[in-house]
Amino acid sequence: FPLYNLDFGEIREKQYELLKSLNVKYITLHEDAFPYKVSPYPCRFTFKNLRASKYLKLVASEYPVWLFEVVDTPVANSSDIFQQTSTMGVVYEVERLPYKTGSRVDDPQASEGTAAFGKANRDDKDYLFFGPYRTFPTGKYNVIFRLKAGDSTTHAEVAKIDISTGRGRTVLSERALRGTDFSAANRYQDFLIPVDLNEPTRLEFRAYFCGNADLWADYVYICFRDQEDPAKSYEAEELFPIGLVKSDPDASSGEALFVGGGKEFEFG
Ligand SMILES: [Ca+2]
Repeated sequence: FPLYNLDFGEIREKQYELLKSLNVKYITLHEDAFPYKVSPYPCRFTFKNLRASKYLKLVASEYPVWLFEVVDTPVANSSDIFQQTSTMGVVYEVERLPYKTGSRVDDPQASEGTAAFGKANRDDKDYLFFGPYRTFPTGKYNVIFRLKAGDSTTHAEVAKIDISTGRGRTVLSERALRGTDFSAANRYQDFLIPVDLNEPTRLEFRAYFCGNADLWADYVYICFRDQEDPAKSYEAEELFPIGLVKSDPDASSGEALFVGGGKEFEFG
């Protein structure tokens, strides 16, 4: 899918040349035709990348549709850079992901009350969870793995966490955790590993159960590294659409979200 990167608004020379060879003159972005499966980030994220593209020119817009013209001659000497970020973080409850060892258990300390669990001296050494094979756009990210170990004194490895692509064949970032990396036994702790993506990349998060201590995994959380999380305030129009984005010079970023009266929203 050579044009798949357009879901994130990422057009590089390769995509531009392909658009030209296909005789594509215009690209439309339609916010109402932008379900979550298109991108983990809102339509606005894609719009900003398209608007910043040297290969496109915004020629018309009438909410919820934007029309971009594919330019004949891109601005010379400007590089393809994709610097959009989002305040949105994405959480994966890992007990819902596939696994190769351990079980899924109730755990009142865990988010949603459930966790993935590997029992020392019982369960095989293998992956406690893996997946979800979701594509993320170009950017610098932090990924937090929320884990709990039954032993915080052992120097043996209790878990290996990693971020990979290509069905696990290419590890992009990883960290081995010993019992002593946990500040206390039987208490959840966040372990952060960074990952830099130079192009849209299909990601997999994994935790390997080493068998040397009981191990629980609660969730994985991925967010752009430049975001303060939780942020002190959110620009509502950067979140998933619940209304209409309009220019508003009085708003903090020059745009504001307008929500019609009587409209009902569903989250989740
Ligand atoms: Ca959980």
